[in-house]
Amino acid sequence: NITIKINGTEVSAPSGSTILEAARLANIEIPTLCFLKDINEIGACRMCVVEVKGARTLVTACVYPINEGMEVFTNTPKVIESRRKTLQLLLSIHDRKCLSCVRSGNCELQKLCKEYKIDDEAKYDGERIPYDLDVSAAHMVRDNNKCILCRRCVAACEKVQNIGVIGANERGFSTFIGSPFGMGLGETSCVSCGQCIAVCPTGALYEKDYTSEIFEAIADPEKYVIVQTAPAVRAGLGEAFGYPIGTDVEGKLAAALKKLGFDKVFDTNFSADLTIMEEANEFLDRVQNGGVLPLITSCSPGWVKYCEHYFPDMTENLSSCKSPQQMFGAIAKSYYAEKMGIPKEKMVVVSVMPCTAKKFEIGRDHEDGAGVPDVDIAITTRELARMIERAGIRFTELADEEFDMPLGLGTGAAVIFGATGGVMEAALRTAVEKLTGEELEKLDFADVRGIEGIKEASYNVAGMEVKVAVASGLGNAKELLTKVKNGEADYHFIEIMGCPGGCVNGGGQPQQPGYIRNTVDIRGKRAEVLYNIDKNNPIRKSHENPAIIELYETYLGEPGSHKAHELLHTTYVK
Ligand code: HC1
Repeated sequence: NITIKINGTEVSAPSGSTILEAARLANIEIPTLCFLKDINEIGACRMCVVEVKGARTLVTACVYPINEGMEVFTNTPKVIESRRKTLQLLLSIHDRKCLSCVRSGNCELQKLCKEYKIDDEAKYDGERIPYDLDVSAAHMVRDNNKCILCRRCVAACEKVQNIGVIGANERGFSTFIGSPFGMGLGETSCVSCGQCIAVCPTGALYEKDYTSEIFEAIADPEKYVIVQTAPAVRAGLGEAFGYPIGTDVEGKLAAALKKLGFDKVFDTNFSADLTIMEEANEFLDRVQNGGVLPLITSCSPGWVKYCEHYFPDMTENLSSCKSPQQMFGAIAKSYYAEKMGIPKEKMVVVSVMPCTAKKFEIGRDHEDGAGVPDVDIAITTRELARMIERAGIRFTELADEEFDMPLGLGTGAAVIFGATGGVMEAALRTAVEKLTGEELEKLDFADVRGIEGIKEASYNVAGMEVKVAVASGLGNAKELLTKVKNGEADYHFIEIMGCPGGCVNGGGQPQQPGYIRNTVDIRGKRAEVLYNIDKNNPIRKSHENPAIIELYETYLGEPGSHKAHELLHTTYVK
């Protein structure tokens, strides 16, 4: 360890630490706008400047290493004046439409402007380059009038997801972030994961908002509007209302959706169980009949699009199962519509997802099992939070309620879909029992749990060694698939989720500021919520979900039946 002094107090930190890290150990927060641990340590925004005794200029704390005896001052008038100037300069080219900005109240730039009392925001106004919004992608908008060139989005796209479809264009005063050759984001091989939105400190990046369309549909007496909500939403939504990261708000979520006026409030967990029925069946079929292996999960649309773009020769490995989101819509507009005597054309299926790629998924080919689109509108967890606020629902005061039946019934296996490794674990609970014909003694497959980017395990099932792997985040997916392609690893079954940590860390979840992202295990805490719900659920295996059993008995027949294929399976493009 190295001992330094920060603001006159001794602080001890591991050698190799930066001033920023040492200050955090002493509970001193140095402001940052660009810094993201491990992926964007570029010292570009200059908000983190501090004084170091003996240094001729201010230094950037996020990249400046500590050394023995160093004396650092984080709040001198010189430091504060420099930070104020940085903010004033940023504001001089910012559109400052804070009143209606989607990030108002949750904007890292706004927060600092308040803390540093920037009441003269026009001080350096001069030339400004106005930018058109980029609305070309299915899922999001880029508004460079609010961009502060921190490059966090560029780092998330390139370093985490290994995609790199955005970067800095032009130079100097003309610099802007965008896609190469003046293309719109929608023209690139962006996979719609939204990880860029998740890290953006301002309102420069946001999902396409469909909240008004939903309010209109609910108000239309001709429409029957049902909503499904993804596993991970219950583990993230609370953050938008001030709850600590890792708070389970399942009951309040169901209550809020009912108060919003949906005709039925259902749960994607139901169709996650259905996915397991179909996918476990597909897996056993491929294993027993010499089908293409490894089978790779297909519920994450960012991952599916990535596979189509970057590993087109592996699309045959993808499970033909639609995602739970899409299966839900197909069943709602067939089985449920028929059961209730509601014309499917009157039905509007809304899904609330922690994901931005789900907005893209609903428009894919062959996602219309009942002859009408499976899902009509997909919104993010953040959009739902906005709806709840706009409707004046006091979320924190709500008493818990339950989902409606029968499409609101899900098992413990289903809810863990939202965490990396969860789909694999859920599938194993069903596939192993089907293969062995015996009841599993232990339902937890601990080897595939946890937030590591790549996990491997091997299980002896009925005399067969079943090798599985799990990857989350597309950089990790690439690493794993490259090994498979090169013959350096072989598996029977792989789960891939587009976002690091899985859906709990999806691009549509409430945003957390940089200093939280850098210091708190957000995805681990949210995943914990789902594993707790699983643990406490009396039914923990998809094939034991009574609503699913009834669906097969009365409507679909067997998993993999002709009808199941018509409604629940899809195709991919190479
Ligand atoms: Fe997911 Fe899925 S788990 S993809 O992460 O398979 O979005 O939560 O809804 O469809 O169930 C997301 C979450 C979600 C699907 C399920």
